[in-house]
Amino acid sequence: MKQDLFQAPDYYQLDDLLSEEHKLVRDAAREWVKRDVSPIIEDYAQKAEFPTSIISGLAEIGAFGPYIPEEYGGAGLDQISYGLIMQEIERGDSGVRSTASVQSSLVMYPIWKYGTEEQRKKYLPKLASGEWIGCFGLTEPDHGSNPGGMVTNYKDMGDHYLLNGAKMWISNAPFAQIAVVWAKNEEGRIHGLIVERGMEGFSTPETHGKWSLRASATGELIFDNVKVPKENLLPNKTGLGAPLGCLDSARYGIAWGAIGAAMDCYDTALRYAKERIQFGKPIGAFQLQQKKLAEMITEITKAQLLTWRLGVLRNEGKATSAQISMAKRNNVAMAKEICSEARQMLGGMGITGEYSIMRHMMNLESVITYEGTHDIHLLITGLDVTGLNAFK
Ligand code: TGC
Ligand code: FAD
Repeated sequence: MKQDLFQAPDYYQLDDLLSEEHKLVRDAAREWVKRDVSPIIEDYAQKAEFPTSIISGLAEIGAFGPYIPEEYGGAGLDQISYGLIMQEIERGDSGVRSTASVQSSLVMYPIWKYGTEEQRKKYLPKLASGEWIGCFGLTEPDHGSNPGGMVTNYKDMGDHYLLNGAKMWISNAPFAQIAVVWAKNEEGRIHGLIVERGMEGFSTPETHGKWSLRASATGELIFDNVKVPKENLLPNKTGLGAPLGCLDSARYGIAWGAIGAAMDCYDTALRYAKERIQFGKPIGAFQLQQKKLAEMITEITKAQLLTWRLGVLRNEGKATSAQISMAKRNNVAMAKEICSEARQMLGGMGITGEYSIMRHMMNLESVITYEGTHDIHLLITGLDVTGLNAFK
């Protein structure tokens, strides 16, 4: 069995900025990843399978609804604790963090914020415990960066809604019990609907052949005249702002998560550089390798500070969507660059599953694309600072 030797870098003593509760939550997640994720995740990624055996563990560390109130089964934690949990999970694998992000921010969050009290009571406790897994259907085959153009639609049939359309690239779809689906009504207004597995005309074919996020299950959502009960409509927010509000929460978690992947690659490369001997000395003694390590820890430290500050702003209810975009974009690109440099530092060993680096590197190819691409987040920052819209 693989031993996880991870030691978290904290170059600027950021632990001093955390409360005792933050550290307890973070350390519990860290220990769980070491014990239950690291030993198995490489095999699951190689097999292109999600390890369903870890679902109960994710629930136990509070990864399903960290900030959802305890009365609905959530952990009732603050935004920094939420971020730290995502960091630790993604330190293990971005695909596992995806499952937690989707469950918390894209399924539980809209039910909590936009749903009725009956919907909250029916779904949230089961989602928090991991008894049910959910997925989020926004992206369509012809509408990815531009979700406002979606064609999935529903008609009011009097005693139920009739849903038609298709969603693509949906994390958790192949095994999810419920899907929060975004669709247009007859007036073209976007609403969220809860679709349950087993409803006639609803299918979730799996997407195969991914080179990235292999330990996460991805699929389509197909709606062929699906009868959705009226009580499954999320009534309290409509329009594109509703799904985008969920994305704010998920993107914030990804900003933290990416730091986890970067820390893991840095830590692995640092250890390897001190142990691997070439030309009679450790490769870490060569200036070129030191440059890589020095730049990695600098970038990780900058991202840690950016993200911690964003967490404080979110706790105060002051973080803007554009600030979240900046952190998601910066941190994922930072992590991707660090993984690539770390992979080179391990030479041939860097391409094997003996080490986590190549898996992280490939995973981040999805992370830089989903939840808004690198370019889309740059345009969000561009719009925010200029007031000029370059999207369309
Ligand atoms: P635009 O006209 O700018 O906005 C439409 C309405 O939405 C509001 N809004 C937001 N509300 C909350 N949070 C945000 N971040 C918001 N951004 C915009 C806006 O105020 C407006 O409201 P209202 O009341 O005036 O109608 O919309 P647009 O059509 O120009 O598009 C803007 C754009 C491109 C930024 C947006 O559509 C976008 O973010 N595109 C990227 C799509 C995306 O991120 N998809 C992610 C799919 S889910 C996923 O990838 C899950 S991965 C699995 C995992 O997480 O692990
Ligand atoms: P496109 O929108 O076609 O973009 C292609 C390229 O064009 C990109 O480089 C983009 O930046 C660029 N581009 C687009 N518009 C502009 C513009 N205005 N200006 C400049 N450049 C532009 N979606 C869900 O709804 N739920 C999920 O659970 C989910 N999980 C996912 C899991 C994985 C593994 C992946 C890969 C994707 C997932 N997605 C999910 C979909 C993801 O959100 C989309 O892939 C993403 O939003 C980009 O859409 P697209 O792939 O259609 O690319």
